[in-house]
Amino acid sequence: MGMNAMAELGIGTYYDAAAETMPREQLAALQLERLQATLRNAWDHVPLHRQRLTGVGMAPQDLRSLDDVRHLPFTVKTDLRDHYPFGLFARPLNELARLHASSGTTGKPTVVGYTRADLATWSALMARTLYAAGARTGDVIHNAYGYGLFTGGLGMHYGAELLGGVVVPVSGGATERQVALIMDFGARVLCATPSYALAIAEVAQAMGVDLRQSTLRVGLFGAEPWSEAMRREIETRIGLKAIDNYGLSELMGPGVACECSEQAGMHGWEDHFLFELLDPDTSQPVPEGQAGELVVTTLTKQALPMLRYRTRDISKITTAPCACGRTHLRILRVTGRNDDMLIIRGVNIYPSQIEAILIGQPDIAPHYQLVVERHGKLDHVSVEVEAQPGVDPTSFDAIAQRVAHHIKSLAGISTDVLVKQPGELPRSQGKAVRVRDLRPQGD
Ligand code: DLL
Repeated sequence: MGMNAMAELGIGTYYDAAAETMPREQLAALQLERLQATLRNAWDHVPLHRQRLTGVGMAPQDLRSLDDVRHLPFTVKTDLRDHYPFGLFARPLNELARLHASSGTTGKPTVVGYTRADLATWSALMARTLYAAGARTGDVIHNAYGYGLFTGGLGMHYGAELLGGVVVPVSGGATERQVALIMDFGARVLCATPSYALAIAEVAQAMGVDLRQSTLRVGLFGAEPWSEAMRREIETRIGLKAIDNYGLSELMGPGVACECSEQAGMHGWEDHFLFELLDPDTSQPVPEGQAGELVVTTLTKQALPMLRYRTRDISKITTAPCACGRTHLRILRVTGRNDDMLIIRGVNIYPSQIEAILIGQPDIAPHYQLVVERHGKLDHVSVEVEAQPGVDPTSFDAIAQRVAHHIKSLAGISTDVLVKQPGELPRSQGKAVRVRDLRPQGD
């Protein structure tokens, strides 16, 4: 197919130099224009937003600069639950083209909706994301993100098609078959959660397949926190470039932010989202380079405009220029959700920080789970790890002591480490469960 024919089909609209390398002042002007339109959309069509804006004395015409975003009220996850299912939608149901939902462990699911135009925007952003990661037209793209109500599968899918990729919509599970398909179809790009990518690597090894000899070159891994150590682990085991990408269903799904080949933080697509980084307790902006909560406003969503959505995700951002030439800010890895932070005798720690300490330790495999219990008034953490195949069980105690010592010296917390037999810990097919919280409910 010639370039013209592809363009007519909408294929090949993946690297948008004008948008992705736009000078930051121009980007800010575009953001302001789109923020005003978003505010108007929310005001006109979503009673909750109008009510809250009225409450703080803000009408759409009062927003004159980007800094004025700080006068807008926040939106939180429970707003979506409290107005289940469609209460925050700015379009009637018959104008929508798709719904997605996240199951949620308690209460009602969170439901999100898209107009046809929203889906087109999403696909374009996903094609941009895949391209930035290193995927190209003609690549076989093995998509192991879950299909269904989860946004990962279909989000990647339509972006990959728009990019002109050959999509293998395999979803999660049946891992041996996944390995066979990767080899037989010659996949160049693997899309999965990092924990599932690791599970695929492990199954391949057990099957006697060396994925490092496969055609895989690029991995788009996200949807859960992971560490630099895990990145290196996956890169060596599979032999590809592991790219971090971030998103959440409330804002769209995957395609909100993605690393370029520099692997130096995820470009947040600022022509479609306005990013703020706030102190989670005071809600005041934190200076660049310091950790804070990502708070995001959508700039182009029709069906579900989001004003200052509190993601509860903790990260750092930088607006420093990137070697790739893209001007959009970078999100320097999401350590974890505020809710997942453990406080062990006064020390704050995220599971991904413990992960970084565990990986690379001799004799143990990169699978782990943290068990949190209450001992009297204090929280207590057990770290369950797995021995590498072939390690003598009589040395498990010594390994446990060594790892516990390591965690203590690097993270400053005392833990009990339990070394389990290879294969004993659960393997994920999507988002890994890293913490088993056995503390009494309601604390
Ligand atoms: O996980 C969307 C997605 C799919 C992103 C595929 C990337 C790839 P949700 O199910 O709504 O949406 O979960 C969103 O997952 O608030 C973060 O806590 C976490 N998360 C997502 N990406 C990353 C990442 C999808 N790269 C929630 N690093 C977010 C760390 C991530 N955490």
